[in-house]
Amino acid sequence: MGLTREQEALLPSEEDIAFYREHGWYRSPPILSNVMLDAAAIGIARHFAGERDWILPPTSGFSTWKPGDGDSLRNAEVVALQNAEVRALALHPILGAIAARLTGSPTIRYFADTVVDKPAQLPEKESVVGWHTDRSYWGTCTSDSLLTMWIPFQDCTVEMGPLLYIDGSHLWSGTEDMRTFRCRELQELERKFPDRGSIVRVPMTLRRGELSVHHCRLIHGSGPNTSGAPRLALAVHLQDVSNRYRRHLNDQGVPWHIFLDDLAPTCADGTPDYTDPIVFPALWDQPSMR
Ligand SMILES: O=C(O)CCC(=O)C(=O)O
Repeated sequence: MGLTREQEALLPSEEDIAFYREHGWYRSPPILSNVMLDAAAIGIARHFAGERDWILPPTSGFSTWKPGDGDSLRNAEVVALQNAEVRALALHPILGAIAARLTGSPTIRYFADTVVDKPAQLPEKESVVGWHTDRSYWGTCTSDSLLTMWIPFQDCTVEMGPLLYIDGSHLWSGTEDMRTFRCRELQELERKFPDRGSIVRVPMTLRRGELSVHHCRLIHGSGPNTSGAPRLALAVHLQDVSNRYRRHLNDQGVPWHIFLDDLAPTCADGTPDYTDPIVFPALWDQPSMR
C-alpha cells in the first residue's frame, strides 16, 4: 500500500486538512495519471456495454444503466465490484492516503461507488443531479466521517455540469433526509434553507487528473451538461475505520435496508459486516496511526 515520494508530496497538507474540516470539501492537485484514467474509462465503457468481470449476487436494488434504458443520465453503482479496470482506480492506495489524511483515520475501506455519465445530447434537465447529501442514503452507518472522492475523466468546465458543493453545509442541521439525487429542481435549496443567508455554490471545475473530496454531510448536486461534449465521472465512497452497521428506523418504524446489506456477509450477531475484506476492501491501512 505504499506511495511514491512524488505521490506523497501531493497529499493534503495540514492547511488542506483544516480547510476540509471547515468547508467540507477538498480539491487535489493533478494526482491521477492518464494511464489510470484511460484504463478506468475503458472499463466503464465495457460496463455500459453490458460486460461484467464479476456478477454480483443481488441483481437489483442498485442503479445499473444499460443499453435500452434510453437517453438519460447514465448511472451505475458498485461498478468496482463488477469491473476490473474500475476496481483498479477505485481501490488505488492514493485515494486511501488522501482520505486517511483528511479524516485522521488509520484505515480507509471501500464502501460503494457511482458512475455518473452525462452524454452530450441530453435534454438539459435530464442531466441534472439534485441537491443531496451522501449521509442521508447511509442511515445504516454509524460514522459521520464517511467521504466521497469525485473523479472526472475529462477537464470539467462549468458548461459540463460539474459537481457543485454548498460550502460549509456539512455543518448544517436538517440535511438528514436529503435523498434527492433524482430531484431536478436545483433552485429548491434556497427555499428549503431560508435562514442560511447567502448560499455559496462552489463548482468543481477540475482538470483531468485532479479529484475532489466531499464530507458525507456536505450538500452537493450538479447542473446540466450544455457543453456539447460528454461528461463522465466516478464517485468513490469510502469508510473511515470506525464505521459499522447500525439498526436505523424509518419514519414508519421499519428498519432501513440498503442494497450493500445484501452484499455484506453477516457478523456473529447477524448484522451486515461493513468491514468484510472482500466486499469492503481496505485501500489504506497504516497501523502506526492507530
Ligand atoms: O457526478 C455527479 O454529478 C454527482 C456525483 C455525486 O453525487 C457524488 O459524487 O456523490
